Amino acid sequence: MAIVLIRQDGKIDVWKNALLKADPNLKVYSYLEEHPKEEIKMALIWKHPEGSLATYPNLQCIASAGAGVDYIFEDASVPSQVAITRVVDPYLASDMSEHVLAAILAELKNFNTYKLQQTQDDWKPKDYRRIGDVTVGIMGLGELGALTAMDLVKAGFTVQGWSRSENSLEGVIPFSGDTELKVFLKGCDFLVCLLPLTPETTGILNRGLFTKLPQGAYVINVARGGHLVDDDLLEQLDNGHLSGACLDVYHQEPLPTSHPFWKHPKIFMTPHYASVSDTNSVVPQILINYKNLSEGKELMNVVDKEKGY
Ligand code: NDP
Ligand code: OXD
Repeated sequence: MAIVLIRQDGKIDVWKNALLKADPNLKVYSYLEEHPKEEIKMALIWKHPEGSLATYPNLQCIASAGAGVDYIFEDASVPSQVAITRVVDPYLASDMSEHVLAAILAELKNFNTYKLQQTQDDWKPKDYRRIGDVTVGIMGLGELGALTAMDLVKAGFTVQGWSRSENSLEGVIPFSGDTELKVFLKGCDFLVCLLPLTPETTGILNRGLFTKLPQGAYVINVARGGHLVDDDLLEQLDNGHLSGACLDVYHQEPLPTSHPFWKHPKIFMTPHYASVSDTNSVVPQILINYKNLSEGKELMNVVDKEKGY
C-alpha cells in the first residue's frame, strides 16, 4: 500500500518531506519517479496531468491537496468508483478570511486609488468609507465563506450570506437559492465569491448578476476564474456601474500578460494565493484518511460527487 504525489507546481518534494516527517515508514512516491503502480491506494494531488489518475489500477482515494475539486471533475478519465476527498483546514479558512478583509479595507480606505495616484505623482485626497456603513455579501457559506462572514461581522460590517440551502450564522443575514439571489445582491456594497466551481455556478458572476448590485459595488472573486465572465466584468467596470474588482483566480493561470485585467486601473490582482494549504496543518488529516483507508474505515472530508463539491 502506497501514496503517489501528483502535482506540476514544483512542490512535490515539500509534500513528500512533510509526509515522511510525520511518518518515516510511509511508502510515498512522486509520479515522476519509477514506482509500483499497483501498490498505490491513495493519490495526493493538485492540478494533475489529465489522464494520470487512470493509470493506477488499485486506486481507492483521490485526495485533493486543496479545498477545490473542480479540476478533478474536469478530467473525464478519473475512475468513477474512487472516493474524492478535499482539504478542510482551519488555516485555509482563516487565511482566506484575512485576505478578504484586507481586500475590503484596501478599497474602503482608498489604498487602491492612492497606489495608482502614486505612480502618477498625484496628491489627491479622496473621502473614505467606514466599516459600519458597509454591507458585504458572501456567496458560498461553506468552510471558507462561513468563517469569512463571521469574521466580517466581528469586524463591524453588516454581512449577508447566500448559499444553496438555508443557512443560519450568528449575525449574518441569511439568503438562499435562486429565488433570493436578487434581493441578496441588491444590498451588497461588496460582493465576495466563495462558491465551488460546478456546472450551476460556472459563469455566475456575469452581466445579469452585476447589474443587480447597487451602483458602485465592488467585486471580490477568490473562488475560481470559471465563476467570472471576464468581458462582463470589464464592461461593468468601464461603464462605471462597478467601482472595482479584486481577483485572485482566473480562467487561465498564470494569466497571460496580454489579458486586459493586468493593466486595468480598477482591477487589483493577486496570483491565486489568497489561501494555500499549509503542509504541516494538512498532512495529519491526509494520514488519518490513509489509515482509515487501510482499515476499511470511513474517510473524512469526502466530496459529494452528485453536488460536485
Ligand atoms: P464548501 O464546499 O465548504 O462550501 C461551498 C458553499 O457554496 C456552500 O455554502 C454551498 O451551499 C455553496 N454553494 C454551492 N453550490 C451553490 C449554488 N449552486 N448556489 C448557491 N450556493 C452554492 O467550500 P469551501 O468553503 O471549502 O471552498 C469554496 C471554494 O473556494 C473552493 O471550492 C475553491 O474553489 C475556493 N478556494 C480558493 C482558494 C484561493 O486561494 N483562492 C483557496 C481555497 C479554496 P450549501 O451550504 O447549501 O451546500
Ligand atoms: C484550493 C485552492 O482550492 O488553493 O485550495 O484554490
